Amino acid sequence: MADVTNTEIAAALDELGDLTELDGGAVYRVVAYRNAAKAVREAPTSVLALARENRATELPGVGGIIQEKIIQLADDGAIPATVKLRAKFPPGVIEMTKLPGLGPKRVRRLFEELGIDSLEALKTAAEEQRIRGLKGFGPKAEEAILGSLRLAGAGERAARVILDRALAIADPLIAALREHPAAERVELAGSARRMTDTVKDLDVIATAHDPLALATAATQLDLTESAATPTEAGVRLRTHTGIAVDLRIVAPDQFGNLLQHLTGSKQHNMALRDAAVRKGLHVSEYGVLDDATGETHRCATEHDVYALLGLEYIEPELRENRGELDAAASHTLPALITQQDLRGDLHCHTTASDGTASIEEMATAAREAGYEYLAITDHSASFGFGDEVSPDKLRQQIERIRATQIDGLTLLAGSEVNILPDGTLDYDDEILAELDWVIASVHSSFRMTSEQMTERMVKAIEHPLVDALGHPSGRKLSKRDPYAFDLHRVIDAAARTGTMIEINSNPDRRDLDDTSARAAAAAGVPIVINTDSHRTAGFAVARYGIATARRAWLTADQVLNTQPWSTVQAHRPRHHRLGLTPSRA
Ligand code: DGT
Ligand code: CA
Ligand code: CA
Ligand code: ZN
Repeated sequence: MADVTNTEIAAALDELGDLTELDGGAVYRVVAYRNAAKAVREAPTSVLALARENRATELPGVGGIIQEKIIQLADDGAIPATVKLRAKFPPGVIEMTKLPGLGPKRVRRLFEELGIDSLEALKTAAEEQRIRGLKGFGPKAEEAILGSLRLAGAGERAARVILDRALAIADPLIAALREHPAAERVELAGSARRMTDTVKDLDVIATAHDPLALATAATQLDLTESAATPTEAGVRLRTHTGIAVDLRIVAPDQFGNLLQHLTGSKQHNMALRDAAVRKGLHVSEYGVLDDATGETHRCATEHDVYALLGLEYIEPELRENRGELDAAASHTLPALITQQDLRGDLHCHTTASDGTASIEEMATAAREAGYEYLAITDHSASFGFGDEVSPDKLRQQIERIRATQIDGLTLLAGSEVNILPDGTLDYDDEILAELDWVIASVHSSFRMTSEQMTERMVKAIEHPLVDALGHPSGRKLSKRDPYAFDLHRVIDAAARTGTMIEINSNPDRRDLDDTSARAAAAAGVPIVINTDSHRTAGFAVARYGIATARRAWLTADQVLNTQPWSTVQAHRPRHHRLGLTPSRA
């Protein structure tokens, strides 16, 4: 994982400081790690890039030893000193150091003097008022500990699971239930069916000729960690990954009603009910009650539910009360893009930067995934690869790409160029012009004002050799908020220059997000959906980019890489603005 950000490095150094303090290490070392963490967090450019150039020591408080640890973190995924220290303490003790207001020094005393080695033990000790006897801890400290434990618990309960992790459980769970002899229909519902970025829990709807047998079987699956008592109506269970599953079993003639209800969203359902009431109809999970006749219509399919309300069938991804009900009433719903519509992928990495596979391996995998063309877009120098991706190395890479022949696949020489803080790029125009495809992304200095970041992005968009803007918001669902920038100015600049904007399919990114992508496409910005694959298996994540595009109401003709490469090529901004003829057929 060479892709360590300043935030990640800072967090790792803070952790090492905490562990050193917990271990009773010298104060100056603890302070040194924390100072270094602060310097890294505030550094305006990639600290990993600096470290690779042996220049991280220019940061205040960063010496040779810490620079070495930064390299280890990037190359090995962890700092060896951290790994050693983690092994010295029960995991529960380390968890305690993360509670707000406690800190390693006090945790060490709780562990050594009272034997408290987990959050549960801490809670019990505080409740039994055993902590107040410790010097420096009083009743107030006990209260504060219970308060932070409650907050931490609430945080955990509120934690949402990123969709790919959730589907990695949902897919085999549903397959296993479908195989059960008592099962008839088994379908995913809830937010996972709507393909939202994250989910709170999984909702599954089934029909069965022996409902209790199916519910009981669900509690006995290998995936199941614990379960409530199964009934004919279903069961709620918890899987080993911590995701909860609501299984609901229903009569076949109500399957459509319940599937529609539990697919949601809540906002869609509420709007649907309001619209129905105006027609004298009452929608519930059990059926559609007609005021005029007093009759309740049970629906075996969702199509029947929507048809009863005078609506076209609405794809689950659109059910967010974002205009889909009006569109369904007026038969103007979009024909949503599907994964089969994609013909090429314009963003992937190889071993030339932080990918794990060669050009040939990536190309072969892309062909197997059904693509007609693939752009190899390794990172540029300022991302942290220094000389490894110098202009000379990039020229060699272009030659290697041109020399690689894969039947049925057009291979394109590209680069994912870093947008520097001042909006310039880190390759010269001369070499950029030799490439078939240039995608520009922000990978460093995220903490600028919105004004500065917007200007930085607009400047890159206006560069005639930038074909597309990569993962525009920089968000990472599990760990990083989007940086501050003015989406509408970015969209305007892209629309004005013809620069394409990416929907990055990585399930941790899904960037642009659904509402932003919808706004961009509505403004006439050409969208491209890329996987940003770093390994041969990476092309499978196109599923999530497509999901975001569908949630953005996109049709295939709003997404350029549903077209042959010759069409995409002719759309590149450089083609219009420089009057260049295509460099390669
Ligand atoms: P999440 O938070 O990722 O689990 O999102 P959902 O949409 O799966 O929400 P969940 O599991 O709480 O509920 C499943 C569905 O049940 C939801 O999409 C719509 C329906 N539902 C839940 N609560 C309400 C409600 O208060 N009113 C209506 N009309 N429908 C609801
Ligand atoms: Ca749910
Ligand atoms: Ca639920
Ligand atoms: Zn990137």
